[in-house]
Amino acid sequence: MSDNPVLYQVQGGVATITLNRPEVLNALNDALMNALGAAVSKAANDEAIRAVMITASGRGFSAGADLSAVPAKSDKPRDSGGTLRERYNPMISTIRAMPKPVITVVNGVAAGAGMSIALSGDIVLAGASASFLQAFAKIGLVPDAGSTYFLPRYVGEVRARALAMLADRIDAATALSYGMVWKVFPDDQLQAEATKLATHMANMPTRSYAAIKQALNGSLDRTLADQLELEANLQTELGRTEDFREGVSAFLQKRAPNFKGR
Ligand code: LHQ
Repeated sequence: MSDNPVLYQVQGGVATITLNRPEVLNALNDALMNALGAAVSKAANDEAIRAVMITASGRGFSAGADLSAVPAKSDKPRDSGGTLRERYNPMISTIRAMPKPVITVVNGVAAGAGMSIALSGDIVLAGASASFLQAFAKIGLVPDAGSTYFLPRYVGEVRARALAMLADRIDAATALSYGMVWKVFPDDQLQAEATKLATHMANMPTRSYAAIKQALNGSLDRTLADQLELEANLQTELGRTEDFREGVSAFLQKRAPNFKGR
């Protein structure tokens, strides 16, 4: 048994959050979810952190909610919605809203709410042997933790409905072809490639990334007029940043920029 259900490491402005219950494919129990929520909030609130990676130990990313914690028979059934409101929803909202990029690094199977966490990243990377499974309907539940929001936006209604209802396990190549993941790497190169990307992103103009997230989060729900206005407001803010001045100076001086995230 792993003592620490979530590991948190910092290097070069990148926080790496690792789900760490490999013996049960990182199934999400209360201890893991509490630690994950705390780790995500810590990375979100630390200004020195300019990119975040969420990955996992062992051969899986996450098998979703820990089913061994669900009593088979109980007079007082567990309030799953309450668990979502208390633990999952704030964490997914923080991942989407934090003013820095989050890269989810899917090293193996991502099932149920584990798949939702995988899809919540700004950039989703997968290893060649990763797989994705909307396991919910198989046990009589509805997709949660954002899956019904992310899936239709990424893969379209036809595939979202079939994936949710049929609960077929799809491989990384299929997920890539559906537009659910940005890139697939050979398994033994995934972590190195993810770290390279996160380090690169941690050295980019972080406020630009924050604004991109703000502009794209929910953009499909806004009108063109609202979106144009939001872009203009964000551009006013960014036009006043140190990193914008540095980006333009570096371009004109034909040198590499040195962005500070300010
Ligand atoms: C597990 C689990 C698991 C415990 C594998 N729990 N031990 C619901 C309620 C409340 C609030 C929050 O949200 C949710 C939403 C959800 O996430 S519902 C969906 C829950 N997840 C599932 O239904 C997936 C269940 N797991 C599977 O279908 C398979 O294990 C997958 C397809 C993920 C992987 O299959 P395999 O690669 O064949 O591995 P395995 O089945 O042999 O699992 C390895 C071990 O992990 C095994 O333990 P053992 O002691 O036999 O080695 C499993 O019992 C354990 N494990 N998933 N969710």
